[in-house]
Amino acid sequence: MNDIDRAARAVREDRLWQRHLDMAKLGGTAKGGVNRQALSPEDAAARNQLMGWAKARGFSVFTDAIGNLFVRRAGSDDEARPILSGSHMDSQPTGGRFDGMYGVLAAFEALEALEDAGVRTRRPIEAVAWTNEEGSRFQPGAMGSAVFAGHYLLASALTVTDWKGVVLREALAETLAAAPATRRGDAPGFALDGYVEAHIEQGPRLENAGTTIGVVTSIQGSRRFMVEILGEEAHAGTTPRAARKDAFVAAVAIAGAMQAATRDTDDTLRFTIGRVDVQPGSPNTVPGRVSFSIDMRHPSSEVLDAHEAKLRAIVAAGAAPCTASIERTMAVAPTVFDPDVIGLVRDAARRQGFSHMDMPSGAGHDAMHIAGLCPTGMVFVPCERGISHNEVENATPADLAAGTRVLVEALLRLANR
Ligand code: HGY
Ligand code: MN
Ligand code: MN
Ligand code: MN
Repeated sequence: MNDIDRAARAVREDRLWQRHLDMAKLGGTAKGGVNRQALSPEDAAARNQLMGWAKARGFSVFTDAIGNLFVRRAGSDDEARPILSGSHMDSQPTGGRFDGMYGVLAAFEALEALEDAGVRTRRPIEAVAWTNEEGSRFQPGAMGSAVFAGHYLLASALTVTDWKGVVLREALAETLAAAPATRRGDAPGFALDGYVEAHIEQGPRLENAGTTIGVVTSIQGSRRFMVEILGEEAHAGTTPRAARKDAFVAAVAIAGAMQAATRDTDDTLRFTIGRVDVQPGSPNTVPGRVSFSIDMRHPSSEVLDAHEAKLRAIVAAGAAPCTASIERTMAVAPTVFDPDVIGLVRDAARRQGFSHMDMPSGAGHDAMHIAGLCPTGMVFVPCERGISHNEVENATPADLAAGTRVLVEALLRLANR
């Protein structure tokens, strides 16, 4: 039996599943999901859990200036540029047990399987947990991988505040104090020669097709905006309509116009208003300030450009008697993965006898930033009814293990080049 088969067979479905159950306790919710937001005590607990498992296996552990966490298995040529695999451990507020966490645990299981199978690789392989992929607490999302790739300044990231006014620099310092790891250099980022991320699909295509492995070819482009409407606080009982500058009434009109303007006929544009903040938030005061988020996605930059222009035109048309402004807070171009890595994933699935299909990713991932640094690809596995960013998110032990077996083959081939 060759090294690849030995390593793939050394992947243990039971161990991988148990690790998911152990991690799901950290930030676990009453409904069986997780609320493990970036740089929270729950995030620190997950970091410590992963580091504990890593140290028990003799792997070395590092962090960087934005808190990305790396678990390294040495290679025979330990100076060679490493191959990385991973995802994120932070979750949405009503998140599931698998979004992100699967990619981190699959990468770690791959290291363990190589160790158990006694398979040496020329290059080091590192499992990585990127900081703040979800961007639900601190925006923008995919922050750790963006800083690592030089797509977002560390200095900018450190000054970001969450909805309660907590500055990221403080939350990061608290997390790294609670979950300490050797700091690797000052500036984030280092040279690597390949990255493969395993993730649940977060959509229904694999399950509908009765297929086990998604060979991910691309990730659609995404843009995020914040819209702010300024009016004037006033007494809810005494202020006549004509004298009101009701920021909520203006926000509803603008948001409605935006929803209508982005409702394309072929249903390919994804437009979401996920958070609305109404100030001062008192039932008997006319709202003086309303802000809301926009998340917009499409495979084509040109389509995103056209719809962004519509959003800006709606804001420019005014919100009289209030004023409105729109700021773009994140933009990631559509990502096309490396044909060679796509081929490695597809060939591994085929060779190991798993049903598989090429497919794009509707969800964003850390891989969209790493793809700019080195040959990059992704492995998808199904999730139940395609549901994600929801506490009922579910996957099967067998599918998680299958994705990990494909992952370990792709990593092994990359690490021995
Ligand atoms: O929003 C996304 O696409 C990712 O799941 N955070
Ligand atoms: Mn994710
Ligand atoms: Mn997510
Ligand atoms: Mn991701």
